[in-house]
Amino acid sequence: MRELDAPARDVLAAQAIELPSWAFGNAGTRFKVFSTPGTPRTIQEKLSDAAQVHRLTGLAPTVALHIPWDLVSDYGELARYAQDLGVRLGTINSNTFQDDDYKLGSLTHTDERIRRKAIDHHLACVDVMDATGSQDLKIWLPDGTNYPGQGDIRGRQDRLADSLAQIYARLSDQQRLVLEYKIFEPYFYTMDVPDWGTSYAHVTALGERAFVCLDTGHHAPSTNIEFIVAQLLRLGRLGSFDFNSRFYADDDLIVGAADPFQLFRILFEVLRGGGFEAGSPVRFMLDQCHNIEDKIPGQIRSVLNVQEMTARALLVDQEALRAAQDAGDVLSANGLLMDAFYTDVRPALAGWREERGLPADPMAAYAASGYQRRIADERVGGTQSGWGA
Ligand code: PSV
Ligand code: MN
Ligand code: MN
Repeated sequence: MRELDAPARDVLAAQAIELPSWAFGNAGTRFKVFSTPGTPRTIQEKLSDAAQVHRLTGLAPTVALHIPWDLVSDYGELARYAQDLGVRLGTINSNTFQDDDYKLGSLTHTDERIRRKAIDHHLACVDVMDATGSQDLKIWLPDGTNYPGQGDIRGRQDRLADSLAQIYARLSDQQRLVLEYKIFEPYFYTMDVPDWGTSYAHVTALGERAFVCLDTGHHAPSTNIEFIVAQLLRLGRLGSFDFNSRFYADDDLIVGAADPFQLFRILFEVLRGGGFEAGSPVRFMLDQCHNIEDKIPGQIRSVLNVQEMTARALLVDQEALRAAQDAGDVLSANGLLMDAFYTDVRPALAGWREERGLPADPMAAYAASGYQRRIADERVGGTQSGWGA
């Protein structure tokens, strides 16, 4: 097995994991949304919380916005506000899942007025990107049907392709479109972008600046996600990750909590496929909710989990692995991967952090910082933001 040598340290030094603004608001299940003292009331307060995660870990320099949840009148000003806090605004996420008009579809709707409205919403999102300097427009399309015969599967694909083409045409040369897929939910018979193949078909039709977004919670149980990662990297179309953990469906729990070994396997394929190299199109983001745990430490734990599994993936001796694979030495090849996975990299990463002027233990540093108490005292009055605002 390798050490965390200079090339591995370069990967760790460049690692950046985007935080979702919505992770800092109250979230819940359909049973109960628990509120937490200190929960942000505004996007500015969400940015301030996100900045704590970056300050203590050095891993989260950007924050994704969701439109219209994070509505402000001046996005240039918001970008400057973020910069003063030491972070930048990142991916802009569109939203066509909370408007009555979209009950039967948005970018796929048969009613041209409604489809136009959905396209225009995305064009407005690109206006926001122009003002914030964001590179990525992320589209998670909630469209789908519940009953066989309800919609024309093929016609919906055709309208989707046309809608996406209109949105893509509005992007500048520096901007990208990433199309996320999800197997089911909110609809249960068909989703219009249910899998990586459908997303891939659409993004390749659009052009070079369109990519697939892989949300780790959006697959059927037992799907081999690292295989999809390898394939999309091979095809040059893996644009971004939405990281989270799932036990059952789209649980949006802390990444690496349910299955650290799967996260390791995914990150090993990212490494193998050049996804950590300079110039790679792959971006990393969290897409999580913190229903019962404190949100800021929840996000700190999440980025640390990604960092730890990245470090373990970097320990795999790829040369020896290739040799074992080529020699047909099944058990040695498997053993090389497992040796790296079972290595506790936490002491090495603590030292690595200290060398960079970061706290050895960011979780403990956050607990000791008094920030949680301060926001609980200061943020009184107003409406706490929740999933959706
Ligand atoms: C809904 O499934 C979802 O969790 C998607 O993963 C999006 O990325 C996210 O909401 C924000 O729109
Ligand atoms: Mn997602
Ligand atoms: Mn999701």
